[in-house]
Amino acid sequence: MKRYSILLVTLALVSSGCLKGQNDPVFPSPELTIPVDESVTLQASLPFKFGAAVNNGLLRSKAAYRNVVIKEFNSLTSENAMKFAQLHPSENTYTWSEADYFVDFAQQNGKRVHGHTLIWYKNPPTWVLNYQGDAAAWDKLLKDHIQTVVTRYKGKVASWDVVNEAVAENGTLRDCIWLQKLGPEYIEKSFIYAHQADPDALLFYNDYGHEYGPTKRTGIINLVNSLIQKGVPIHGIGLQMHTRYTQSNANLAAAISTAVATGLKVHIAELDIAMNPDNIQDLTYTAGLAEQQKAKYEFIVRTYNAIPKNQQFGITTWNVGDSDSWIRGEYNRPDWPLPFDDNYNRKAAYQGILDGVK
Ligand code: 9MR
Repeated sequence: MKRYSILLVTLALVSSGCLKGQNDPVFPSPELTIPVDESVTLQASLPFKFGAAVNNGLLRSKAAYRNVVIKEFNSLTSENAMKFAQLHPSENTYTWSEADYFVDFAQQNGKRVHGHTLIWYKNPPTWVLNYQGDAAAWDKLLKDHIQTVVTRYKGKVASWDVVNEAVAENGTLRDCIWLQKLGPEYIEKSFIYAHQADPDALLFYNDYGHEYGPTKRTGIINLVNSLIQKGVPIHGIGLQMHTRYTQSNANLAAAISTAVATGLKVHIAELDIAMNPDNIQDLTYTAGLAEQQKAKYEFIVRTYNAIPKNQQFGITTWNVGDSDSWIRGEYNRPDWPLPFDDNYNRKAAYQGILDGVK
């Protein structure tokens, strides 16, 4: 009888939402966190900028998120608010409110702002896909978008991912609307137009997969070197580094060293380390996995810390806590890719980042 009452009470609590809040993570991570020394933060401990991609919805709705962003990071990227479709949903309409909110938040809290991203194959709005015009009209469309956005944030946004993910897995230029309408020159034009709008902004080419192996990496490096040789205003290379704990240290080191060899600034721009690359639905994040993740974060930070100081633009993680990561939603699997857990407690990975500069 007693057992039955407990069961009823529990059921009532669950259905009334007392035990399970609406915002509870789908894949809660266990309490694998490290003790907090409040005097230690990432931004104060690292000898280069340490940033995060941030999401406006979370900044607004979750105090714990906002607080950890303010406390731990000194460079911010907007995860989505500055993408083409978000800023420029129809030909004659720009919607600035979300990007403004992000830039204001960053400025009020003294953070460097990295702009992401002006031109990307993935998110042209429908009006761009349906746009009819000759080469000159397409050129104007590209130029107008880039210069309107860069001009608005001139002096506020320190750097831009000008072109994102232009290289395909086989190392050739990826098919996309910009390539179709403007040819390969869309890339150099994008940099030139951005530079005209803000000559002080640092301009980056950003891509993923440098660490996959030589095929894609060589395609990216050849592209970047050809831009440099042509005198295109490019100042940095972004290695997204959406990686996994099973990636070899040799591949990660090769990604960083080949980028360094271009002579440009190097930004590890979207770092996260997936712990469930095989999509196992009932995987548990164990202490053993957490230690392997810590070691991988440490290796990446240690390798980056050893590159010439004047090429260190910084490291940015792609969001903050595990439940914020794009990975769970994208792959519909449990995963724990970031240095903070679902409740913004510091994980072993956090300690790995600190250890990387010891
Ligand atoms: O994390 C971003 C996710 O919220 C968006 O839905 C998605 C599409 O715009 O983009 C994600 O961020 C991507 C970034 O802009 C470029 N590199 C890969 C990132 C993860 O997909």
